[in-house]
Amino acid sequence: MKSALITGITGQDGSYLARDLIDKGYKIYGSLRRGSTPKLGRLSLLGIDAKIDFIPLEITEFSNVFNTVKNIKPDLIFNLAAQSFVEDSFKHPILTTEINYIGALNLLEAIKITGVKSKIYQASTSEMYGEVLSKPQNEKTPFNPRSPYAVSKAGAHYLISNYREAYGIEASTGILFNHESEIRGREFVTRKISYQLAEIINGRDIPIQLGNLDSVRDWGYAPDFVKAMYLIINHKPDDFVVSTNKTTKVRDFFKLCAVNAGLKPEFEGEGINEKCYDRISNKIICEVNQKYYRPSDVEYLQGDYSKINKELKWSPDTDIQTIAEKMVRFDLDVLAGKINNFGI
Ligand code: NAP
Ligand code: G4F
Repeated sequence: MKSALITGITGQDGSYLARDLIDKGYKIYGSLRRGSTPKLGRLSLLGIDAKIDFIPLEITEFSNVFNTVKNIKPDLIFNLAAQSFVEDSFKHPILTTEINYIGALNLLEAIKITGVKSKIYQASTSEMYGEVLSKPQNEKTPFNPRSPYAVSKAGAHYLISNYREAYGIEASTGILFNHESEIRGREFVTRKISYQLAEIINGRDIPIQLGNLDSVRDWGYAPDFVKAMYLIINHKPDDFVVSTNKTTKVRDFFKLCAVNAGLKPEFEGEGINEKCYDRISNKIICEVNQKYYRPSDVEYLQGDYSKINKELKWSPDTDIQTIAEKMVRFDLDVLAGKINNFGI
């Protein structure tokens, strides 16, 4: 039986990827680090928690990583473990670098030293483009990172190509643009919006507090994007942009969600004074809060996915309207008690 190790299996992407690989007949090993509260919510929601062999693993501990790789010898390794929240990387730059950069290095060293024949996929990110040097961004666009998160991920990205060239390790990256879903963490702006709008529909009086409403993202749907990871790792080692090539501002995503929640959103004012009213109730449903501005933000991301489309025949299936609709529907159902979301 073919096997795959997924670091970061408890996260959004790890959960969807595990589901796909189980369907393909893989034996799945998933890394798990202890916490004071249960972490299997997403995997339980997808109904696959009992089908995974969990390995206690802290990615920054070389001994954990080395022993896991040596003992399991997986055919495929997907390195999805990360401190993935950009805002937190400004507060915890050293921890972010240890997890995102040293973590990837630990895996590459473990493969090199043990000599296992595992193929490895690294979760690279559009954040590496930072203050973009051209539009849209493709595999040849230079990186210009704007956060400790982006710098740590750019470092890991270069490690992959270095170990590929220096030691012949079958290592690939997917440079994934933002991808969202019903099981996205609630700190990321899309789910923050869909979940808190559902709370407003259920009687919450406090407006949603957001930061930079002008930020532009190329948002895709996570279940579409994890399919690209499997295609990439099974191709000859290379780097691929995974995106939709379509852009949306944070403000417009908010409007899409609010309409889906049955509201009539209208923004007024500028900068820190901008507010969104629901024209049905005339209540303020969103306002800007300086607290959510970043020390330096990535203003514009738009990915050109023509390489993966041409070479691996991948393209996104789900547009931003459908993503907003699915996320709002899910959160309304959760708060109505129709779905057990296992705390996700
Ligand atoms: P996520 O939901 O935040 O999941 C992160 C995962 O990493 C969790 O399973 C977490 O485990 C694990 N992890 C964190 N620190 C760890 C450590 N020290 N040791 C072991 N595991 C650790 O992230 P995601 O959205 O699924 O993203 C998956 C990967 O893709 C990440 O590397 C992210 O940086 C990258 N990426 C994401 C996007 C996107 O839009 N989603 C785009 C580009 C790249 P716990 O449950 O224990 O916290
Ligand atoms: O949803 P975000 O926190 O995602 P961000 O920073 O783009 O990072 C995500 O995508 C990356 C791929 O490009 C991944 F590598 C990374 O791991 C993560 O998954 O913020 C999106 C935008 C930012 O410009 C932010 O400033 O939304 C803006 N924003 C405005 N108000 C907000 C808020 N972001 C958050 N999280 N919360 C706000 O209240």
